[in-house]
Amino acid sequence: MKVAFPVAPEPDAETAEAARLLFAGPVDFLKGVVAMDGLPPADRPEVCFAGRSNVGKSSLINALTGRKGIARASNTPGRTQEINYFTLGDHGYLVDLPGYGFAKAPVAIVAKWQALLKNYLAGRPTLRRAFCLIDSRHGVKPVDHEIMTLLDKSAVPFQAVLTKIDKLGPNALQPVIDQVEAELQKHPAAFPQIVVTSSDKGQGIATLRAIIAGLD
Ligand SMILES: Nc1nc2c(ncn2[C@@H]2O[C@H](COP(=O)(O)OP(=O)(O)OP(=O)(O)O)[C@@H](O)[C@H]2O)c(=O)[nH]1
Ligand SMILES: [Mg+2]
Repeated sequence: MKVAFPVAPEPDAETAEAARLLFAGPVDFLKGVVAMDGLPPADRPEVCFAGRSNVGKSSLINALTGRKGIARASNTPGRTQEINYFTLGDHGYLVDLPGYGFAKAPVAIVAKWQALLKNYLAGRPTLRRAFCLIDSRHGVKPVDHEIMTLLDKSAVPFQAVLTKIDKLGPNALQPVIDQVEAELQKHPAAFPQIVVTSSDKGQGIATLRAIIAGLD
């Protein structure tokens, strides 16, 4: 049976406002984690942002929270080098992950981050949903497939988020949605909606806030 992956609809006004208030409230950097034993106690729900280096993970956290510099964003791929924890009021944690694929660092250090990332994704009991970010100009790459397969095996529900759609021409979005949908059909852990976003222009941000606010 084929599962459909429609674009996530915009929330109704009341849901959007509740989510806006949640993200406008206190959001604080808690800590940067470099090893599994540095993770904070698994005492509340969390969501994480995973994806290739430079896909826009940190920018998305900045856009969601309306705080430009809370998660560092840069032009240099491999900038986020730790698992960064942010508290979202009393709701739970937002987790910014190091990118996979490329990093401007010595091979041994990159291997260490990648191992940490995989251990985290496979072994965090309070991880409610992993958002798998995909650059809308590039579509799903083999390394995305690998991470999604790991999430399937670990039974971690994940949701695909297309990023940087402001960089696409008007006819370029549907083909990438089709490509992502074909990939998601291979993954039992994929949540059956795709979120389409631009951190620069704000598309999809209210939708993603409402999705996160609705998780408990
Ligand atoms: N036009 C446009 N640029 C974006 C958007 N989101 C991110 N960028 C740019 O993409 C680059 C990378 O963004 P980051 O948020 O640092 O990406 P990241 O996934 O956190 O990268 P790593 O930490 O290296 O894994 C930066 O130059 C951002 O300004 C977007 O929605 N639109
Ligand atoms: Mg980053």
